[in-house]
Amino acid sequence: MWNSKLETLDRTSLEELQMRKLARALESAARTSYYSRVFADCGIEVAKIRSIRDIKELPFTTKNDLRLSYPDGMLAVPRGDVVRMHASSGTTGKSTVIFYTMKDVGDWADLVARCMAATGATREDVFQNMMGYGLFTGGLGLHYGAERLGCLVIPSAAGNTLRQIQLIRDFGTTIIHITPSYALHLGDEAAAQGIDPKRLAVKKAYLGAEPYSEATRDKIEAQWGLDAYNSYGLSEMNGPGVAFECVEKKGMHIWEDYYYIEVIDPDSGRLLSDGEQGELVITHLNREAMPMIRYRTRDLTAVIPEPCPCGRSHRRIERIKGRTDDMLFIGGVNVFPSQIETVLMNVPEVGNNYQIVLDRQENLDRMHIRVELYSKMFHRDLRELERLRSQLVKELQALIAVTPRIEILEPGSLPPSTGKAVRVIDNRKI
Ligand code: DLL
Repeated sequence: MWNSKLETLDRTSLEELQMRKLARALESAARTSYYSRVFADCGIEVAKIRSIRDIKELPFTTKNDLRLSYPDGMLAVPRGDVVRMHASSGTTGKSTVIFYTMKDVGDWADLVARCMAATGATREDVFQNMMGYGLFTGGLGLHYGAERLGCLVIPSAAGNTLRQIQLIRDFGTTIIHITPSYALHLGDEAAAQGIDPKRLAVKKAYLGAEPYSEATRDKIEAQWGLDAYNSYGLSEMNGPGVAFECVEKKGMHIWEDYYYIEVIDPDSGRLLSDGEQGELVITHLNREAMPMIRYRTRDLTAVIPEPCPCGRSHRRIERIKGRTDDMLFIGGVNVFPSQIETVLMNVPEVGNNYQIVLDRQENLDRMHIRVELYSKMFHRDLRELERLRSQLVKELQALIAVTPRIEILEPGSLPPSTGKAVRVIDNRKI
């Protein structure tokens, strides 16, 4: 373990530590123009928060609050102490900015090193980082953590697929950090070059930054002959390094000495118990530059109540099922794209890329799924393709109670993604 004392701290000591850190986080939040106003409006005296459970007296923070306090309404330190900023892409609205002091950057690297060590990574590993470098946190976040662990880091960033394969071969890359959609595409490209990904030295993949199904993990593991670990994070909480799977690969440990977590009913805001599915709410207990209190992530998950056999005391969260704002409303039925992915990826004839297109015709919602075939299947006869199409319609109907139109495409027809994949195209004017 990277820090066995902290990673195996007994639950009582962990809660005491959280309380001490929360008191500091609240003091620092009260120094920001945003939280000082919010606390005053709600009549909250932070000094009166005495137990970690009192946190529920505090209001939630939302993405919109970050937008409204753009660019620095949530900054708790003088500008001169800030050494780094990252920003979300702003695809769902105005971009949001996160600031870090030197200590914040160091703490983040330490957490990422902890995540990587939990998967068995060591200083002997060659780590190829295929996530975007820049305002996105995926590149730099893992970069500093992997260096802290002592790996040889190849900062290859996203894209340029042929060069990625070349680097893997030339430097004997053992760990890749990559979005799941790009991992599948990279594997296909390697195969198209006559290279069997399983014969490369890559032993581990860290997959995250976008939702994906267990079936996709299985597919990537089989394609590459490696162990794939789920990695969860969000810019508002630093970036990657918030929760990570250990060698057990059964849910992601969320580092509770840095993050206080709650799961709530997204509609009522009611606190849910461990094991119940809801929206994850996180309080950052450790950041100097930008405290973040009860942040509503919109990510849907559940806390796994059982302790992990690995011996870490930090609780695990389940694979993210989707986002509250991801849920599709189709003719009165609620569907998560991840449910559709699970069906598609469990069918061996289906290839690695798909797209969900939604339209409204004569006031009725229509779902159209464009599915690439697995390359070896494409030359089958029409009857077989028809059989596959009906099988997909039947399986999807059974799971999501919507009847989609399935379009079967030649491999490589859909635009490949090198970063976060865009899976849903919603043409409905709602
Ligand atoms: O995506 C940070 C990150 C980079 C995580 C690299 C993992 C690896 P944002 O761009 O702020 O930050 O997007 C955060 O992405 O709220 C989730 O909805 C989604 N997400 C991230 N990791 C996972 C995952 C980075 N493992 C948003 N499974 C989050 C499902 C994920 N969704």
